[in-house]
Amino acid sequence: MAAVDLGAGSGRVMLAEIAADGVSLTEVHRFPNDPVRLLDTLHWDVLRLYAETVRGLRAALARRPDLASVGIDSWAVDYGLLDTTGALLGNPVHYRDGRTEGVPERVVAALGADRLYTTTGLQLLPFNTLFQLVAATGTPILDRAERLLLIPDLLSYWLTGVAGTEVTNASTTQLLDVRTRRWSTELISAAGLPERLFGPLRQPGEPAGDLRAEVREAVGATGPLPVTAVGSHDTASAVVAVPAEGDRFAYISCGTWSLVGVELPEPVLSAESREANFTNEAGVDGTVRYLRNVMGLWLLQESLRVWRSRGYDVELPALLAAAAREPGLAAVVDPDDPVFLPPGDMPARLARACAERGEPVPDGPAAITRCILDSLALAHRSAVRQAGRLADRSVDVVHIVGGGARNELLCQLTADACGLPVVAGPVEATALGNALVQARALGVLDGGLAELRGLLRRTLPGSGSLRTYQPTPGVEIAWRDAAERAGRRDG
Ligand code: LFR
Repeated sequence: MAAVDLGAGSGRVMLAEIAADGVSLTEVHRFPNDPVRLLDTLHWDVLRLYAETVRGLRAALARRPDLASVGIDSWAVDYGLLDTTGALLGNPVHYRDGRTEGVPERVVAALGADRLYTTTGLQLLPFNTLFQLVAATGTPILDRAERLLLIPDLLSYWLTGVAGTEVTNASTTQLLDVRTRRWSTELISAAGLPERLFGPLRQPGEPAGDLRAEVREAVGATGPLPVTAVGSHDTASAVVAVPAEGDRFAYISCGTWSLVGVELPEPVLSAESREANFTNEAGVDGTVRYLRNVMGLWLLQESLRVWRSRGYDVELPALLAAAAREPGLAAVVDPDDPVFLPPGDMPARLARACAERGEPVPDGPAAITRCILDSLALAHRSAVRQAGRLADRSVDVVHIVGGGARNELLCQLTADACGLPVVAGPVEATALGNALVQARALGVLDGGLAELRGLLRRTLPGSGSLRTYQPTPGVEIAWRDAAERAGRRDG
């Protein structure tokens, strides 16, 4: 299987070799995903993403000419619009673009926060597709658009010529009915959006078409090669590959964002859940990803970008080692403050946020990095506790998957903050979850998520990709005090 996994910072194509007794994953192509600001708008470079996907598939086929299937996942909410001939209209806009400013407030005022939540189950994030589309209302592009395709579906369309909409990612649009998992035509028309944009849905594991003849030639495939729908929302695929046993676990899919929550059979749609801004996103196999978006390592990635642009010589391993030597919990901020969402001068924003809260202002990259990681660990604690409480679910262990599982300091701080063991890994959970769903669709594996996770638990420890962090004894009070200082009511 080839797993194409597009993240907000980089994309990769992984070759996964899966059998009933083992899984192996090889990176065959990795490439930067650099957004482009054109005039006043921040865009994704989507043609480049397509070209790099083709290049990656070529590398995968060079190694395994018998490649059986391709699956694609990416970040959520963003989309391309097609006209009646299937041509792309305009260039997809980045979710960190400022065009939705003020829109959520208007939509909530018109439709009601409660109605939006009980219909879609989604947390209010300014970039939800609903708000992006409302912001685009009246533009020539939207007027001419026949079909909306989310990013992985758009790439899949270009590879196969077949347009479809995969349901886990569709659930992040805030236009899907959380109970029926179908488009909410009522909400679509109440928001003044054209119903024609929203096509038939497909489930993870369903076929998504075969590569077009010229694509087959470009990637060097000698025979038919199918694309299989996977959990095309990257977080849905990552949660598949959380190597947990039973259901008393929380997960943190930790990369640009920290997606913190639990897996449930049914959505939680209470007013308390809405006020806590918890989301009920569609997971693989009909599960609910009950979670909250925590701003994540974006704070550090963006700080690094700014420091480097100023000529500071900052390397991540040395910076994290220096941050580990800084005094803990000296200064904490709320990482979810919307001021941190857009690209820009993150160190300056963090300094301002500390000053405004009466916290000491961290000085220099090491202290700022420590402030970021302490603040993220506190936000992880709060989200894990709230998820457990709001969903009435006991949590014994926290799994950190994704790139953040490599960050030893963050994993240890999260264990300390939560007062729970943290199992870190796998780093490439998203690609693994993507590939596992393909393998099951091909009949190589069977069973539900428990069986897929069981396979990972048997395979991963030997590969050294899981590590457990125990909470440091005696630090509970310091974290409780910090949580109070940060204004978190979860104790
Ligand atoms: C993570 C992620 C989150 C989503 C954010 C924006 O990569 O997919 O789940 O909220 O990106 O799309």
